[in-house]
Amino acid sequence: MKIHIISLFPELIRDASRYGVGGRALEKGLVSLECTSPRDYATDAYQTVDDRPYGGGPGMVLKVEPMTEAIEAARDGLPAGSRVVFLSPQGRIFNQDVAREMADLPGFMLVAGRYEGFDERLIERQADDELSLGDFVVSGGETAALVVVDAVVRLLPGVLGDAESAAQDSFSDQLLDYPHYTRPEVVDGMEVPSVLVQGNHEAIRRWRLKQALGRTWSRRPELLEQRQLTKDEQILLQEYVAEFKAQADEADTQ
Ligand code: 9D3
Repeated sequence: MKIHIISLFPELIRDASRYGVGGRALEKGLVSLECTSPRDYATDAYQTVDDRPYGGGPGMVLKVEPMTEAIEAARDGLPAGSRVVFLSPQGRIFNQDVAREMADLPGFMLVAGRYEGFDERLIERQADDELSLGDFVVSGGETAALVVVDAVVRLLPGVLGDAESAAQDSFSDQLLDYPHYTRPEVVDGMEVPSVLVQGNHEAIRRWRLKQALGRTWSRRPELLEQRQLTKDEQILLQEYVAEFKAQADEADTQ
């Protein structure tokens, strides 16, 4: 897969992408990542890439010409069928479904903004898609681009080991994770749940599924609406809810 990122801070992208699973995918040649700064395509002596907004107001807007030149040059290096994706707070919200869509592409370009954003005509002319990470403000598109690259590259064949790939399939079933524990068995009097140290694998599987269902129910109920529960899962969740309510009642009487 070929990825090209347009950013005023190409070194930020290059440095960050050396780490972790994504970094190894780059070393293995499973992905290529190029970064271009629109500043390299500015034509004036000051290498200007931004200008004041028509209509007035605070901040600066990324100019059409240097951004266009950078994007067009990057397009030439990407395979046919690649997508040009702008990162902005106005985009559709990135999630695992979008990551899977992008993992099926032969390549894509991510265009990161700075300042107040892009001249709108740039988006109209160049964007196949516009993505946001969600309803919070960061200072520019670079951190968002790194998140998108990480989420997509992890999905490519050969990037994760077999165990990790199998574990990933179970996230796609739309539940939050169960709680994890490692040694020591007691920390400040807090014990590891006994089922996990007793070695009954079927009991452990059911406990973990119950925790995953229960935590999703209490923290992210909207995720459960999007998912059908099997009969077994319904029973486990009912147990969790009953125990949860019993504990709440106990707390009330204390
Ligand atoms: C303080 C500036 N804001 C005025 C209401 C507008 C604004 C402009 C540019 C807010 C953020 C940005 C820079 N953000 C991104 O480029 C960005 C982003 C984000 O801020 N949140 C979530 N996803 C993304 S993707 C790109």
